Amino acid sequence: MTLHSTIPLLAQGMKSAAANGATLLTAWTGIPDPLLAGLLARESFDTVTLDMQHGAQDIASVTLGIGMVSAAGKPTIVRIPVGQFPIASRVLDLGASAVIAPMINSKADAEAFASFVKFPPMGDRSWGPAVTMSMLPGMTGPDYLKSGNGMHLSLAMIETREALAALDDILAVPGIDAVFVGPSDLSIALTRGAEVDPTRKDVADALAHVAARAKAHGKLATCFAPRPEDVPHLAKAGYSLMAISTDFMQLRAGARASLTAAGRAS
Ligand code: 3PY
Ligand code: MG
Repeated sequence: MTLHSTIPLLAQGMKSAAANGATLLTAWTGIPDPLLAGLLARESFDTVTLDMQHGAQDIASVTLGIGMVSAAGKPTIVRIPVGQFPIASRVLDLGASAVIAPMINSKADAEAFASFVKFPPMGDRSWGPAVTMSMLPGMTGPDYLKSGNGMHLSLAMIETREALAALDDILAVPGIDAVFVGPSDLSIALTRGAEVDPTRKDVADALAHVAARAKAHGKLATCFAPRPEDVPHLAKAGYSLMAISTDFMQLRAGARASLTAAGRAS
């Protein structure tokens, strides 16, 4: 039986989505149960993101979650906690296809993040991909050293005023493949702490601006969509990967719908 690797599917899918005005959709899980990641992977999402920043995912749940998502034929993305770039190398060694790093506010932040995602000469990722190599049947070490940097993507989060001001510098870092807009933090930043509302007009304007600058740099634009219904127009604007709600939100909405159907006010 031939085994097919899910790891390269994300980079391939996002590049082809960007070329065709299409978009990939990612599930988003903070509940650290690999079964849940596997269940979501079997819905029509293209990939599953495991969230170590605001979710309860840890290195053990991420390791098992990647396995369950891969068993469903899908690639996995991991969001790491703020500034914890060494975790990026670890999750790539364990089979993640991409890493999202929150709060990348400067060229220096972007370079530090990229250095843990990319092998030399582009970065300083240390060698140790035993689990990943086991998920890439037939690939030799020298092949992986050559192809790993293109196979695994670095997604730098743009979610502050500083990041918007440094956007071109961040996009120009060779080891940064994509920017990922966090519209909730961005709304807080743009209102100087007065509001959290990812659907604000100034956030929508920033989303349009980021997509245009990413395109100008030949890089990918990705985001957490402010609302699922924003997906079609954001795809047209150039967003090739979007998150559309979280496991926490989906679980609570499903529970409320069942309770309401049973006549219980929530
Ligand atoms: C934000 O909207 O700030 C995010 O980080 C999305 O996950
Ligand atoms: Mg955020």
